[in-house]
Amino acid sequence: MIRYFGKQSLKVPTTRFMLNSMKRLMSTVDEVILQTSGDKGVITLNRPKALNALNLTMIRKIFPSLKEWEKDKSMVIIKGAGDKAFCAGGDVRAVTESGKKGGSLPQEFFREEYMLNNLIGTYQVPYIALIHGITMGGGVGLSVHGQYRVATEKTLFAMPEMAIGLFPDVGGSYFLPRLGGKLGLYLALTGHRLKGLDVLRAGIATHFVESSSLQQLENELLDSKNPVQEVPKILSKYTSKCDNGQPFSLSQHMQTINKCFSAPSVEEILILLEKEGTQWAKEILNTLNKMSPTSMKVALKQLEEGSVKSLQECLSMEYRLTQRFCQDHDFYEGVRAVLIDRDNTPKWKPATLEEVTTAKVNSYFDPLPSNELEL
Ligand code: QUE
Repeated sequence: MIRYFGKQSLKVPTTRFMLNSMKRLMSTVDEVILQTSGDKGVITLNRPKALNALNLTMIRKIFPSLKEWEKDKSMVIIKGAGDKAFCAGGDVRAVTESGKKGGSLPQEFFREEYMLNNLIGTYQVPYIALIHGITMGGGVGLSVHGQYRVATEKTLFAMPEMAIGLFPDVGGSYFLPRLGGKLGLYLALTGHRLKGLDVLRAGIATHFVESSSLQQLENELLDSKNPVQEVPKILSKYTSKCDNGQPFSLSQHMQTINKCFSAPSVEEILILLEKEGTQWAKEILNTLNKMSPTSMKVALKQLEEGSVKSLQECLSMEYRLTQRFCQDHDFYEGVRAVLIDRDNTPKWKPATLEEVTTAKVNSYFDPLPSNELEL
């Protein structure tokens, strides 16, 4: 065939056509881009239209590459494609769709996501997450356990799971109780969003850079000869250039947060907030009153337990919780209300805190009959 049409007339256009088709195909298939630059690896989460939300396909590309790179690379950078998001969360819509039909995604997705979170938390070469833009839920799990997290003025951090009837997972039991005072529990229960420098002030980011300097920073990191020595120096240099000294926006509320969120039950937290009587406290109460009562009670116990556990123990505990949430009501209802129908009016069951018994909360933490997550 090729000979019949002649080499020049057909082969060249055919090749171009095929290359363009392949590129089009790749752009729909390559949800994660893996690149190497000398002895360094770069991971780009590449679902910009879905705010780079993490699905099982992506996890199954990232995990084995990170394992390989841990042996033969000197540094790994992870970032998000586009300007909007690092990663907006896990693909919980797919998880609930599978769970409703009795599919295996609830088991597989969370197991493999937490194994990836653990790999990042124990990574043996410098791991740098450029958390530019929306960084929530699953995106937090890809960054916060790593050695370096670089925020920009556009970073928007949150653990928003109370709103979808889930719990602050991806190692939330580990990192949230280790933030200052009761900040972690406050962020978990309210889903409060932190922006820009606040993400650094809270201790979620380790460094900060203006987004106009991100590419220059990345180039400098990729040019470093000895990342273990040079990466912290490079990151500190950019941070001191960009940090304008602006104080933490929650600092004026931290005393109240620490007082109210130290109460031993969710009900008592609400009573203390009511006693405050301020506009600020009223807004917090209004937010908390919309959240899943089951999610809030589980989160309180989860962070308490997590405060004295290792990251591995936390992720194993959280895996038990995922399986209980996937066997119950609120997670499906929350995803329906927020991500599918978008009416933002979930009908929680039980609907009140009083109806969520201690026995029920405790049962979520019970060992699984089989297939525990062992790390
Ligand atoms: C609470 C959440 C999530 C959320 C919104 C909430 C969450 C999550 C997503 C999300 C965002 C964009 C996507 C996507 C999922 O939104 O966990 O697939 O494209 O993953 O209010 O917990």
